Amino acid sequence: MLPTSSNPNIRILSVLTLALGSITGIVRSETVEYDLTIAGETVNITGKDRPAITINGGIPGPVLEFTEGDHAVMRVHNKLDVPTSIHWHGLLVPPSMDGVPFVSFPPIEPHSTFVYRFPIRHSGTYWYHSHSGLQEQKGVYGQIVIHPKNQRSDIGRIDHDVPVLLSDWSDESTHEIMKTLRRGSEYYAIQKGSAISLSGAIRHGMLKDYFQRELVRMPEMDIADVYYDRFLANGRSEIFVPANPGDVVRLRLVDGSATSFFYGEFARGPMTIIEADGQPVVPVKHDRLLIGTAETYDVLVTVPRGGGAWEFRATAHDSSGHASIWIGDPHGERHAAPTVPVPNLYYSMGKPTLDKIFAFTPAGTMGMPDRKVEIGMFDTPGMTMNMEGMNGMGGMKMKNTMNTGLAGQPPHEEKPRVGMGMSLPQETGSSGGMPAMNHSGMKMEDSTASANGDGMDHSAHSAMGHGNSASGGSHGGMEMAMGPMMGGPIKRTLFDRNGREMVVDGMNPKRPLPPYPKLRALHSTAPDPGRPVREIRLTLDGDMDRYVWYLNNKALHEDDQIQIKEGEVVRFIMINRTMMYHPMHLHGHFFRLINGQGDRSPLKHTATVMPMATTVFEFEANEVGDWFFHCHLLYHMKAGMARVVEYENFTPDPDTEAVRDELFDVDLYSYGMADIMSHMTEGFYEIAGIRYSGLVNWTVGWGNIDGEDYEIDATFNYHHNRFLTLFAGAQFSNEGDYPGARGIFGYRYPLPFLISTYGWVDTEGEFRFGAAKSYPITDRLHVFGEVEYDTQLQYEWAAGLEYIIGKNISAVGSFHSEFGVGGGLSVRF
Ligand SMILES: [Cu+2]
Repeated sequence: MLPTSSNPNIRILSVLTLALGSITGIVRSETVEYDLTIAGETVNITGKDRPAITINGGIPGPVLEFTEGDHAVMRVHNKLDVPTSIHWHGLLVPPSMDGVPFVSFPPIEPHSTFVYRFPIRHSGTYWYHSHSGLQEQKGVYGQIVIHPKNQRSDIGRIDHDVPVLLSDWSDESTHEIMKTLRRGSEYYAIQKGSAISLSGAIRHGMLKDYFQRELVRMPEMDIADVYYDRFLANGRSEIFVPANPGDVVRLRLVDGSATSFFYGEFARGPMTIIEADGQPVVPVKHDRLLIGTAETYDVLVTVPRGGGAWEFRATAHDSSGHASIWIGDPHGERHAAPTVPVPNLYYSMGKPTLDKIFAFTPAGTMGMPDRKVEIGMFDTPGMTMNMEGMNGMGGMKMKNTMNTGLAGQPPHEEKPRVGMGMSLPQETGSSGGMPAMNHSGMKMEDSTASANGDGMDHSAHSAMGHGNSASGGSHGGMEMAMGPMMGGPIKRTLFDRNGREMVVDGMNPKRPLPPYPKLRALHSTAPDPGRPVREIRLTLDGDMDRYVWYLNNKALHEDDQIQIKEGEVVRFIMINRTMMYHPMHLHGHFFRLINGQGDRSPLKHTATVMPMATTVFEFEANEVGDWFFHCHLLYHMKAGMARVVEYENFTPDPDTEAVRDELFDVDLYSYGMADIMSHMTEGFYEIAGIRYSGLVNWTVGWGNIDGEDYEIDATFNYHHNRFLTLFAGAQFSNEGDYPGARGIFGYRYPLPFLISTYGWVDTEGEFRFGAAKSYPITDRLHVFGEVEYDTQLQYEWAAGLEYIIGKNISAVGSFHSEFGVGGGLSVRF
């Protein structure tokens, strides 16, 4: 949707502005051509030579510059031995020019050239990247700057206009990264220093949280999955922007990373946000800016008087590193930006209830089962935690007085909302209530009232950072909402082992949520009220352990695509039932993000849906085509979190239609683990797709017995959800009364406290049940135990210790009830 207005006055105004532009002769359409060559090259970013993919020899590729109204001609030359593609992220282009293989066009074949041609319809900061495989991670990205036909009059003088493309770099191959994620390795967390453990929980006084989370079978909170060697700004760990004191610098920030969010912050006080996702917003001051993957923000900072270089720091969301932009005198004294506290990953959201503890599905454990979703209980934007978690707030009635500004709804409609509260932050390290919380809740209602009174159509709509400030003209800052909430008596501040402060994301102003509530469009973005509205409800689901990601519990290849119709208003209600942030990107459109700003909801192309929260956006369906919609975390997209949004009556060109099926191909990853010890060996080898996998498990023992006992189980597995796996296969063994082969049929299912269990029946009519559990005592030292009952062999059990030495190797020792004591190595491959 283009930034048009249904308000006739504003329309007239725009026509006048355009006319003025023409008179002054600024408006002139030109054809702007670029040649982009994509090639495999060796780069050295960390001190080691590593294969990468460059554009015109660099990472990132060149900054592409246009003026609104230009015509772009982009020749993309593929020098790789595999197909590639370029997608123009955020640009409104014809569907065949959007660059998503199998959706918009067939991919660009090796050693061939594809020419993109499209008009430049709007201004702003954007970027481009490969949409093929995992190429983007290896360097196929660059920035786009489109100058407006007419300069804005509300942002004053700008002395320096600086494109800043943030990205993440790993020396590992993308295949290795994906394999590591699929295998469920803890090693990235260990490398980042963010692995959680029992000793850590004890140290922080958060053992209760640890067990509460395990009791309800919630996965561990994870801020980011991948360990990166470097975070980059324009391809470097630090860059310099020479500027004089008093100069105003416009940073065109693009998060062009594969999976990293960044906190952007200037060494000297707040920045002013003037654009988000290329679209102008009412200038607003902001301190610590959380930028989601694939989002862009244009911000202004002023070089302080006094000389020296001032840091604009982009800190990775997981605090594992940062990139720096030094502004001012490159040779002067350096003034660093503040350090962002590390996330507190021990904190357990919500209180365990019997419902959650015994829920049959993963979503149930989070209090968000399908049936509650289907009746619309989580449709309102904001956090969706249960009220039960709020100590001392259970009896409080909170109502949603948000002016949603949704199409087809009167501006002040009050919609009852459910489960709006958040459970209490545990910053204090105690389970006691935080008196300030009650206070905060009441304040919210107060601020709502006064916000309504200030003549603007906005008001509080969430306890979590969406509260609108009644003072200082700040529209709904975290600062305001969290201030009173966190203003209570914090008994002690938590620090990690490296002495870094640890706080809970979004519950402490030091680790704020995205600045969405503050973003306010310059003009009304409300669609025509007469249009029919189509609501599409999407749950964001996933399985951290198997590393598969879903929409409505289905991967891209498993579900119908999303059908829409030209002329209607399409509303996406995205309900995140995972513990991760998902930056959801819709191709081919700007949508209005429902953020409490009513008619002035800002236009964006990417919106982050926070853990256990709901985000709503809507757009006028007037860009007929087939468009990709997906999580922009690269590995989430590849592991299923995507759909095609298809306009009724649109037919892609025959070449694209002929290859559309390939979009739904599932990549297989294979990996395994082998314990090789003095008394026995056991391990597994798995070939995994998304819904299905093939698995071989083996146990061979020789300790304490004559000869060798062996058992090999080969199974084909159907992973119904994070909890339930069903399998069928064969067992080969020399033990028991029926040595040889037999068929087995069984299940795997985790019990409360995340105890994994399994059971099977075999073709000889025998049964087996087993249970296993491991605990991280420290990051690297894990204790494990398992017990098995078999109608043939009776009880068998084992227990042991594992010490993680490196990514692919552990020392391991165990006692096995049959084979005795032994030790050796565990190898991951
Ligand atoms: Cu995601």
